[in-house]
Amino acid sequence: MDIDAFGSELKERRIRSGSGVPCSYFTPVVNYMGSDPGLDYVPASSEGEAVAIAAGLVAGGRPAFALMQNSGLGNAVNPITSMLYIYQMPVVLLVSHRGEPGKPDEPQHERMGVITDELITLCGIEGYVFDETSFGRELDDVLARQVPAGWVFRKGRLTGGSVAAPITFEAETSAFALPPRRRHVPAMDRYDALQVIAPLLNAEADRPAVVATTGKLSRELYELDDQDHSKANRFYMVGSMGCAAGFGLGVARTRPGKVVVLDGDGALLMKLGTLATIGAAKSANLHHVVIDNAAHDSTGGQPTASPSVDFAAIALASGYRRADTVSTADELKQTLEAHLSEEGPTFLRVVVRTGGKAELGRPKLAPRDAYARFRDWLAETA
Ligand SMILES: Cc1ncc(C[n+]2csc(CCOP(=O)(O)OP(=O)(O)O)c2C)c(N)n1
Repeated sequence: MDIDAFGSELKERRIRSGSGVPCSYFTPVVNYMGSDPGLDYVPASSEGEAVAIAAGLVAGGRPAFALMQNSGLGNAVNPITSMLYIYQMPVVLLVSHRGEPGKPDEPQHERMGVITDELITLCGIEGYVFDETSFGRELDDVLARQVPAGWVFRKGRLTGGSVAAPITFEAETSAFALPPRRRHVPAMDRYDALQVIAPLLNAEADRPAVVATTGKLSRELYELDDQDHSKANRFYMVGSMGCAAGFGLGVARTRPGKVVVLDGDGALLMKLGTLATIGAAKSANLHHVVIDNAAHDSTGGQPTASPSVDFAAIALASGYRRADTVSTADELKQTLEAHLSEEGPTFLRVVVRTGGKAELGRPKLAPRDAYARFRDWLAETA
């Protein structure tokens, strides 16, 4: 299918946004997305991140695709099963089929080539083999039902389009000033920190969209002040560890209003590439806060690499406009207030000790209701 005809099929259904990690089969799609300023394509660091970004775009009211090679479908299985499936987010997955059985290809594609079609449906996602005569009809059908679905593209199905200009660039090193070296001794635990942060998320004027990472952080934030289900600006991620920032980036592209991502150090380390994606995207309305307890606290307090990592330095080196590290309640309040009043992307590392609220329950909002609440709030405040 010629790429312009394919692009028209997408445009007719308001799909003008997407994210992905390329496969040579999708070169026409990536070039096409770059050929028109009315189209929005976010190059992702990993396929799971691409799924999260597309899901954030969709939540914010922009139909979107995530494209990937089938080798990267393996990288995306958790976000597909824990996020797209659980919340029924209608992201359009475009998956290339390397290693198609019976066709010569490189050895690394052999096994994934055999399981690709089945893997999509095993993830609980409707799967189709791309056929240009039925694609439009299938898209209409899944979008009408608002369910996630994936199309597998055999070799050579998309053709034509302009050739992208070769990339010319200069690499700028040390383009940022590091804050002075200092030690940060934890003075709070995660729940203490959330008690300082939550009131800033509830501001009447300019209330931010909030995306909270999986695990006890989300559960504590819910128990803190959302048990009456009054905080429709919040989205608590279950599973999809590491995807809160990518999802927040997707949401941030759909609206002028602020988006606050509340992350964990384990989750951030799992998808550290997202810092580079956000830095490159220069999202002025994105504010990233990491509650860093140097542990996978939610699963029993097992250590992470955090103590030897200066996250704020990585954020600055990745293109964030501002990055700070704090450990006391006063510093946290003042610095977060400052970040929220400035252009992003900003990054705030909150150094805390392990532990948090005792006797923690689980949100009484079912995941699909939680997603609908957030999506509807984004639409009302767009
Ligand atoms: C892909 C994936 N791997 C592992 C888990 C299990 N898990 C849930 S929460 C969590 C720890 C998260 O650590 P961090 O982000 O630092 O937050 P904390 O629990 O310390 O607040 C882990 C490992 C998961 N949900 N998903």
